[in-house]
Amino acid sequence: MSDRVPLIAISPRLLHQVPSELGFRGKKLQFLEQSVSHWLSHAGAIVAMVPTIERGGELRRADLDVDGIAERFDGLFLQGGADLDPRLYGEEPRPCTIGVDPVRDRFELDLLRAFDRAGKPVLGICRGMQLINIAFGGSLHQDLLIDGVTTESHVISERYDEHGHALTIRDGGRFADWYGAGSRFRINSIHHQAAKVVAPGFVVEAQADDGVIEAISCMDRSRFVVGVQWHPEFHDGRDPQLMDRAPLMQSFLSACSR
Ligand SMILES: [Mn+2]
Repeated sequence: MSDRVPLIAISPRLLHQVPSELGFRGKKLQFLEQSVSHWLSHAGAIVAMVPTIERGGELRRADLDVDGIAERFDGLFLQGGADLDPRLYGEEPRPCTIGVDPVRDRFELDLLRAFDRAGKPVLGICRGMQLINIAFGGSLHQDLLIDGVTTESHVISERYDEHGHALTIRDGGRFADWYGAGSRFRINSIHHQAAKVVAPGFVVEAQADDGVIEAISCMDRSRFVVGVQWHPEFHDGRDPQLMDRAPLMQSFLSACSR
């Protein structure tokens, strides 16, 4: 059983309005960024993207059996992307919240809950971590700078994944087992929102020096629900200063193989 190659579902990013130079006139794209699938594949998983269903297509959302999907896969990987709708955590959207995509929000929340119901592991990256936090009752800062949480921006668009900062691994969580409690690493940083109230039943695994929460996991060790605010898929070894992503992925995949 432990030799089983895990089959991992990735939820897509959605492009509702495709730039005309790409063709696809009037069509919609569902896609994944290839570093994500390469990271999973290189670590030994088989990867498949699970498309969503939108109003106006041939299928209705009710036709999508998320529990059936969760049954067939061994784990769920949640990609990064647009801000989550603040109404999901009881706030009105402010102008600093950008690119909200209710179709993707609903689909990923359904998937996340189905995988968790089925006892299947979930790993969320960036927006994926934020989704996990609000799905289980937490909330987000709509903008770290505007909300005065920090004076150091956690995103510099021109530098994209070359922008980063240090973090510290907190005691008592899973990351302390994987990386060592109190250890410090450099990670990339491509986010302007972050967890505000951490979901009940979840623990802070890592924090930046300004206090921004950079990783969470559920306290119940019989479930694997873990989110990181950075993008380990871009820690591909080209910059040896960056945190080793392997222990995180190996822990996810071994939970998926059980
Ligand atoms: Mn950050």
